[in-house]
Amino acid sequence: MLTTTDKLQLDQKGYILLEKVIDLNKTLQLRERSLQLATDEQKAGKGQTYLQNDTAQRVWNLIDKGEIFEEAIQHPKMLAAMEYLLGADCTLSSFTVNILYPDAPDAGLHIDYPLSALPTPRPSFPMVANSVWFLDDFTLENGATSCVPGSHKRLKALPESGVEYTDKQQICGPRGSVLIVNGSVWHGSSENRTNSPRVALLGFFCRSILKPQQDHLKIVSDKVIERATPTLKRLLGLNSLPNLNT
Ligand SMILES: O=C(O)CCC(=O)C(=O)O
Repeated sequence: MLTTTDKLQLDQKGYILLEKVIDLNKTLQLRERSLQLATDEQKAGKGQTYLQNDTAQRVWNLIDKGEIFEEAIQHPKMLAAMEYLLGADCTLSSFTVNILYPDAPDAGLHIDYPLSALPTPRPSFPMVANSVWFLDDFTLENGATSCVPGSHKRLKALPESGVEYTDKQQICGPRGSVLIVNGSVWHGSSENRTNSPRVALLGFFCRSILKPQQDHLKIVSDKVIERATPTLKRLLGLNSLPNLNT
């Protein structure tokens, strides 16, 4: 499913944009549902907002929040990219909505957990990777994700806050695209200077030997697990090797 050029770009730059891989209707439905969940969680006093003046919001555990998300996370080309980076048995670490409301500031460059907590030099192979689903057009103005090409090879360094890295690039593209980012790449959302929210899904994956960010087998309801396809079961961790308890 991935071309040789796709793989080369993932190896060299550490990220790749899969342009318009989600059809328009599905993109609109995912966006509407994401904004609804965010509003519902805010009304219920459970909204997880962050950044200055609560200008960004996450909605967690999407696998339990509608069949549309169960289906989305099995997207073949996105999964092929994850499997290339993290192995054929990679698992879902978390699946969330990330909304940047107007005036959300640049979030700063980072590498993804747990890499940021490891001693250096960090592993030279990918351990975690994110897929950023563009539910809006991503533009220079509305907070398109920034990446520093090749930074996954800087195994001893971390981005410093407040430093303007001149090799940083904003990854812009039409809605319905999915950006795949090796978690070791220096990346982050940028400022939203428009009057509209920038809505994204973040499908975050890890190697099967790592502990996922969310314990899906505890937080996803039984009915979702029962109807899950073999692929979804694997992504939720049902097929991971058990501990060798005696
Ligand atoms: O929403 C984005 O543009 C990127 C989010 C991100 O970098 C992250 O959650 O690690």
